[in-house]
Amino acid sequence: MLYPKTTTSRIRLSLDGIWNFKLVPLNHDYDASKPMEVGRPMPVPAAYNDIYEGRDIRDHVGTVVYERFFDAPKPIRNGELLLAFAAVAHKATVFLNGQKLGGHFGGFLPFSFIITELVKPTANRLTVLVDNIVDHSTLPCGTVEHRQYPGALEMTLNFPNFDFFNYSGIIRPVCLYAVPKTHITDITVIGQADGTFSYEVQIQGEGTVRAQLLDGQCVLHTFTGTKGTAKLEGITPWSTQEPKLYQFKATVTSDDGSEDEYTERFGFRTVEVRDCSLYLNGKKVYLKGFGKHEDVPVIGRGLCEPYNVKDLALMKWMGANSFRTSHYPYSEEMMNLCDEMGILVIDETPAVGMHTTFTATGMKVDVASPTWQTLKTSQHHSDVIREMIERDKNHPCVIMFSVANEPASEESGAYAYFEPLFRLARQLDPQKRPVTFVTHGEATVETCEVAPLCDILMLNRYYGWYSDEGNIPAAVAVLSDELDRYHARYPEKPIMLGEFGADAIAGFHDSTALMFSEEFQKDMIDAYCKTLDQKSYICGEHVWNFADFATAESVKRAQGNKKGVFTRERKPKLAAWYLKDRWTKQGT
Ligand code: BDP
Repeated sequence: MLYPKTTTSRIRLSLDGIWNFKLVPLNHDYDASKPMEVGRPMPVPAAYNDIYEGRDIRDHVGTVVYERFFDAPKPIRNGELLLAFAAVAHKATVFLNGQKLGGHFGGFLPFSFIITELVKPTANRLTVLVDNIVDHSTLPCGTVEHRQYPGALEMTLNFPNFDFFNYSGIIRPVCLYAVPKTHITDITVIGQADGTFSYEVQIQGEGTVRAQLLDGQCVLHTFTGTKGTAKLEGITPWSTQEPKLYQFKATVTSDDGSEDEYTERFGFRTVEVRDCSLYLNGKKVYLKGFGKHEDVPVIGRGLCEPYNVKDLALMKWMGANSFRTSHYPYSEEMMNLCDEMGILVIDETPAVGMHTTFTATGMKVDVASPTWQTLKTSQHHSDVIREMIERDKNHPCVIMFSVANEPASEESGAYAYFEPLFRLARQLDPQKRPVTFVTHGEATVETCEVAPLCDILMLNRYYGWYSDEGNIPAAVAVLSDELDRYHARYPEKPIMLGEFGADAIAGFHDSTALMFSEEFQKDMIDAYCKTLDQKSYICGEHVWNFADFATAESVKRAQGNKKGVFTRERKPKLAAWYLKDRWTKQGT
């Protein structure tokens, strides 16, 4: 799937801006055949939850409607016209002029509709119904409960089984995308650090494909045909220090002489796991960075490019080289930035909360029923892996795919559920990057059924926080012992910590470092890091979290999760200065 951008033959027209918006009461149908009568202004892209005051909108369960009108100028009505959505959380049903175009399930990946025959020159009415319910069929997972209270009060409540606020709405850009009738539908490029290159172009219609490999204006190689290979001499590999990007420009000329052109950026780089280490371009790499969220004030999980640039700039400032897209695929704009700025990305699916018997945060726990007999996510899980890899396969920044965060990998049935998904990810990825998932503390070396499927083991551990609260020496003793046992069982697999950390409320200080103070957070991170330093099989440390973020309300969350080393406004806590010192001294 190609990112919809304007080229010499394609036009992207943004439909972002202020739409009309309305909440639909639960279990009510919405009639999209008529224009919305009374609505209120709503920005797109953004999550709708924090735009207006009040729980009716913030905690709304079920459907909302977005509507806007647009004109379709002549130049975009010549070839094929697409209506493209970058992400709608979580389920979208789309209507054009009252006619249903279709829907999309899953809140973090793109989809589009062909509207060539349906679009009018003026006053097209675009209506999008968005459903935010998370349950046993969605990724991320949640539960829906109907509760009765005294006084005949009845409520339907939706509990996310994950520790981030269930921000919803049209969270990423929407556009009209005009392409010629005969056009390129997909490009796959593989560039390796030794200059080996191959490509494949897919087209719709009949035509001749020509292509160029470019370094800026300079043509390095030309090709004809839908597939090709080359060996380039003297290329600069893409790396965190020098994120050199090349361009692959493909042109298809149809039999009637019309042309379509699309240029894909890529890098020459190689990722390998061998000898219990991770290698980038043949050199050992140690991952230093964070688990993150797409989460900013007001906009929630909506695309926010200033914060994206700021976050990567802060990572560079402190010597970090990587992050994980916990716990869903991030915007394509963010992936493009990581390509440009040289940040390594572990690209994760939205498979989180896959645990019906456990919660780490004191949130709602489902009635205890075995996870793998309860969840209905298997087909959807394959779909999100496919959509994520199709979207992100060419990004040099992506060095690994994570198929899930903290599923019930210790419960019987986990291997049978995950084995086909790991196989699918490996089969779909043209670059054959490592595939992994993240374990939680209950999944021990003895019980975890999914660890054998991973190329790298990624562990989230909170000893000293959720267990042995405040006791850092005990925490690192348990951590050290567990890591060694994992290594003894899987000596060929490098191990990284995917999450570790502690909540710190910015401005809380203590002369004796107690929980929730900035000093405790820093001491905890320091103790974990020193433990990792003693182990040669460790290939990375990702602190949880980059910044404070919004969550559902619970007694364990004071206006959200405070494990950020930056506040939600990106002001550093003590731990950020500690990590800056540690990581910049380590070099790359
Ligand atoms: C981990 C989850 C993460 C949470 C974190 C925490 O992967 O989403 O935010 O715990 O409790 O288990 O802070």
